[in-house]
Amino acid sequence: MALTLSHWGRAVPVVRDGRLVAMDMPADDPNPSRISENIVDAVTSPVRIVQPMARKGYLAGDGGAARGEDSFVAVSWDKAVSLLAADLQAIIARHGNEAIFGGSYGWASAGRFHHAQSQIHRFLNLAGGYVRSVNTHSHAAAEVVLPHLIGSQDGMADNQTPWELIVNHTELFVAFGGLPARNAQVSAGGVSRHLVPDQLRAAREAGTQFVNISPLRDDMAPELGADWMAPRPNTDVALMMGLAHVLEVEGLADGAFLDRFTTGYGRFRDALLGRDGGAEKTPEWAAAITGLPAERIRSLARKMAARRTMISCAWSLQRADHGEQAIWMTITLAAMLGQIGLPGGGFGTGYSAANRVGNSPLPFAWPAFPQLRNPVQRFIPVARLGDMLEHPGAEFDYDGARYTYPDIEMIWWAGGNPFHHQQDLRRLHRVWKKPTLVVVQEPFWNGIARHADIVLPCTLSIERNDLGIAKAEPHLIAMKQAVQPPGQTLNDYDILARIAGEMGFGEAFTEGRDEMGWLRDLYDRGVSAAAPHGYNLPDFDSFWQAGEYLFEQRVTPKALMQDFRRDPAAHPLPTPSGRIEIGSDRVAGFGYDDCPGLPTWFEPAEWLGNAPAGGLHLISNQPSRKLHSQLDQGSWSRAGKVMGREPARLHPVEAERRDIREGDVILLRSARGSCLAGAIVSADVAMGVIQMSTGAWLDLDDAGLDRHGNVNVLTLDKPTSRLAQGPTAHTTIVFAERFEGSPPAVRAFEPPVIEEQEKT
Ligand SMILES: Nc1nc2c(c(=O)[nH]1)N[C@H]1C(S)=C(S)[C@@H](COP(=O)(O)OP(=O)(O)OC[C@H]3O[C@@H](n4cnc5c(=O)[nH]c(N)nc54)[C@H](O)[C@@H]3O)O[C@H]1N2
Ligand SMILES: Nc1nc2c(c(=O)[nH]1)N[C@H]1C(S)=C(S)[C@@H](COP(=O)(O)OP(=O)(O)OC[C@H]3O[C@@H](n4cnc5c(=O)[nH]c(N)nc54)[C@H](O)[C@@H]3O)O[C@H]1N2
Ligand SMILES: [Mo]
Repeated sequence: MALTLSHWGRAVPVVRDGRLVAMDMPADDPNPSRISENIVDAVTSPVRIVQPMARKGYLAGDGGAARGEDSFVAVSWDKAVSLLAADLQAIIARHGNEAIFGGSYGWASAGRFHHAQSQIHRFLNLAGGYVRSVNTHSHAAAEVVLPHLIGSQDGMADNQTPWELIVNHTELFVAFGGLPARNAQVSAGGVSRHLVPDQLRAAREAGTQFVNISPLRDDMAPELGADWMAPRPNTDVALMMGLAHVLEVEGLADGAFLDRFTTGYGRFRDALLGRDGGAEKTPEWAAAITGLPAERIRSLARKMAARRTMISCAWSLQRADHGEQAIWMTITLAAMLGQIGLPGGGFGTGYSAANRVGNSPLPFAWPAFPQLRNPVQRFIPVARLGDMLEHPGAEFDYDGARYTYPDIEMIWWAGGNPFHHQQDLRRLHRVWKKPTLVVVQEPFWNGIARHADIVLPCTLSIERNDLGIAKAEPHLIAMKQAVQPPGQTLNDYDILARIAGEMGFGEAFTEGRDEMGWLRDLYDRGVSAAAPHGYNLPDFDSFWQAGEYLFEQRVTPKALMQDFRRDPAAHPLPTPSGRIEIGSDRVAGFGYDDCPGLPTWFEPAEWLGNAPAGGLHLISNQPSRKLHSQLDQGSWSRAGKVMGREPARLHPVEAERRDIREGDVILLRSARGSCLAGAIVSADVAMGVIQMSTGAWLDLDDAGLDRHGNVNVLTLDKPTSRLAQGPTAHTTIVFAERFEGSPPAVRAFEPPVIEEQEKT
């Protein structure tokens, strides 16, 4: 069986005459994802890069002036490698390795060996190190604040209460940010079987009631029969405080739990009741902020206290201004209900954000491709990329300490697309001209490739061999090469091995192994890690022949914080108090006005409460037909476009007010930039909201208008707070109008001008 694995699932590539013609879905996947279809025409689309490229202005020594707008010149691998190696060595000699930004954030492709980030980081470590980035775009605020509250990232990154316990015990599932089936199509590193829709259905059949708290009705499948509550976006903390107030004043808060398992509740209660000089957080107070009726808030609170309740907080809630607070208040509310550590109760974040969330993990970790040690200590919080480039030498706060932004001369990106993921892309486009050299490894002419000086064209998973296994996904996959790599494309590994050779550390990089040599090495190390847990894997050749290995479940499903609840003395949380910190002296000690020591409601920088007339809150959520910007040129993704643009959905009344009809090309504007979109009119979107998914390839015209609909030309590039410095993509107000006249053609899926072909 010739299987492959992608972040959106297992599949069998169907190849005819050496060409990929279809992707077959394995019969044992109950809900296979159609995202796989994109690869079929994407692999050989006109935007595939099949030869190394150098930017014209770079070759002429323009210092970056035309970067991101320029044409390219096709060059030979020899020339690309020698230019790059010479420039890199000169930059290191003159500025040191602290001038190299190699954070290279991004999802790249599945596969443990050809993992672009591991490859580039290993290479740069051997070259003397690089400035890295910390935390993720997914849940930076949660990653930083959670350890202060519960001592780990449990319930966010890992160890959420498993589905089994939800199906059997949860009576009420209150989902802030919904449970969008769309997002559970993927898992970082690959999906074994798509099980989330079945788990949710099973819970429903077992009697679980669902509450969908979201600006979008379809953030929950209709078959779950959910109650839909649509607070104004970014006001969930106020809603949770209104719920908490009801619990407190109606005697529904679990005092025994709060006494035994938490610290700081007294101070929180004082603030909740307005005894600290602030407003009392009554349901009426919450109603004025959220736009929900106070009575609905009261009745939800009573219902939550009367049932086994799971409070789920989508990661999206903390990708917003003061995102730390959504997490903090979720935990506080769950602590007040006193069900943390019980099966089916308590809290969790990330349910349905990825297929793996709610799966029990394997009892061991599959070993990673070794990245070696980075001699450079400097870092930035991942979303501060634009700030770093704009303000070298400036100070920033992060989790209790002060740091300075490095002065970056060279950027190297492999396997990520900052011209997809970063907020305020026109600003990024501007400050991206500052370094002297930008190197990008990419298969396609997307936003990041067009912003490079040297483009190194790489292969896709189906063009190479790899080992696939992801966290909390039970399959190990022999990812077999299905087609030949086109043109002069190379594997990231071979690209870097070649440059390492040029720079004199080729042997250290490869350790004398080729692709299959590394796969055998990784496999053997995995076999050793699995053996103590009773897994008896076949030898490599038998495994490779069989195509996959399914790990049986060896972990008993456990509620989040079950041990802590059972015996807090034997299993204290690794917080200063050993308890859940509703009040955190440590965070208070940092002295951050935008993240004090208690959960706090802050007005977001942009929201419906301060928006000028006509402003709509932009929800730039994840796309249903692709992963981020990956394979946007594929047929399944393009079939979802409206008039060739990214769709933007708004309520019929909001559309009517703006004279917008379904299928119109519309113009969206924010304080940062503007883009075109294709209108969809739907009552599944709350009033005051416009929803447009991420991932449309950047397509800026000369005036800075994005013709295709990349939401990140609109979004706000502001940190969540001085604590986490996380991204705030979901905090953006925009204005929408019908586009008059004939809209400009979309150019995103045309390659840039390639000026002259060098002989190779
Ligand atoms: N407005 C807004 N913005 C957001 C978000 C949001 O909710 N709203 N969400 C954020 C989140 S959670 C995330 S995780 C980020 C995601 O941001 P990214 O992870 O940067 O997005 P991808 O499109 O997955 O980028 C992966 C890139 O790697 C390339 N690639 C694929 N395989 C390979 C390979 O084998 N080798 C190499 N060299 N390249 C390869 C792909 O072509 C693609 O360009 O976006 C963030 N941005
Ligand atoms: N198909 C597909 N699946 C994906 C991805 C993809 O690109 N494509 N990306 C993956 C990645 S990297 C990640 S990190 C996860 C992200 O998972 P999430 O962070 O959960 O993803 P989003 O789609 O941004 O948000 C989920 C929903 O939250 C709601 N929401 C947004 N803001 C608010 C708010 O202020 N209040 C309330 N109550 N609701 C709000 C929106 O209606 C949105 O549909 O998804 C993963 N899954
Ligand atoms: Mo993410």
